[in-house]
Amino acid sequence: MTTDGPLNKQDLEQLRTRGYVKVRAFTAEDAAEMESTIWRRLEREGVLQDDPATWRKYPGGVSRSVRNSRIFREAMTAEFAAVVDQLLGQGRWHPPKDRGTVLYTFPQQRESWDIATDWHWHGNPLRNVDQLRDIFIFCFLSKVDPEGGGTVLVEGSHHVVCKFYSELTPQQLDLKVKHIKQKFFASHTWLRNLTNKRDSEDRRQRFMDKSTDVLGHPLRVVELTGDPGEAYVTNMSALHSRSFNVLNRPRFMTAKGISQSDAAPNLE
Ligand SMILES: O=C(O)CCC(=O)C(=O)O
Repeated sequence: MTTDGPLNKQDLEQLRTRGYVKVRAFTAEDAAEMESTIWRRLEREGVLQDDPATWRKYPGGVSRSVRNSRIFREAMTAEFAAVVDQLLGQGRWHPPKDRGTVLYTFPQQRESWDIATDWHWHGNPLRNVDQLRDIFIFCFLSKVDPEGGGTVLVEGSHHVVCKFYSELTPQQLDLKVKHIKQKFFASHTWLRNLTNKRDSEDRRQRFMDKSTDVLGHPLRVVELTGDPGEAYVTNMSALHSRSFNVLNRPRFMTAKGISQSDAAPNLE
C-alpha cells in the first residue's frame, strides 16, 4: 500500500482502522445501464420495473446471465483501477472478468428496519493479518439510502477476525470454516448477540449508535449507502451482512472480491 494514488492519507487510515473507504467504481451512466440490464432480465420472469406488485425475488437469481453482458464485464473507472493498484500493487491483481454478484432487495413489509443476524467474512483472514491482500468491493447501481437495503458492515471487525485467526492452532485451522466461524462468534458477548436470532431489543442502539470494545478494538455496525457508481472498498476480512429494505424502491448493488496475486509483479 502506498500514498501514491487516488486515496489520500486519511482514506488509507480509514481503510486501515475501520475497514472501508468510499470511491467511485463506475460512472453514473454505466451504473444505470447495469441496473437496466438487471431489470430486462427480471422482466423475463414477470418482475416488472413499473409494477411494484410483481416485485419479488425469483429463485434462479439474476447474476449468472447479467454478468455475461458487456457492461458487467467492462464497467470500471480509471480511478477505481488506480485505487486497486494503490492498495494491492500495480501488476499484482487481475481485473475481475465481471463486476460480481448482483445484490438486489425489494421493499419488505416490516414494522421497522433492524440489524440482521447472519454475518460473515470472505476469504482466508490469515492473508490480511500483516498487510491488506484481499479486498471486497460493494458497488451501488441504484441510489441506496439509509434503511434501503444497503449491506451492513462491522467497522473495525477485520482486526478482530484477523487476530482470532492468527491465534488459532494448526489443528483448529484444519476445522471446517463453518466451525471456525461458530467459534469466532461465540468468542465474545457482543459477537454472540450480534448473530443471535432471538436478540431483538434495541439492536440499533447497542450495535450502531456507539462503538463497543471487542477484544481490544472498537466495533460498530455501519450501513453502506451511496449513489449509483459509488463503491466501498472493504477489507475482505470485515464482517458484513445483508440488510433490510424498508423504503419504497429496490436496492441494486454488486459484490466482488479482488485478491493480490502471490506472484511477483510484472510491470512490463
Ligand atoms: O446482500 C447484501 O447486501 C450482502 C451481500 C453479502 O453478504 C456478500 O456479498 O457477501
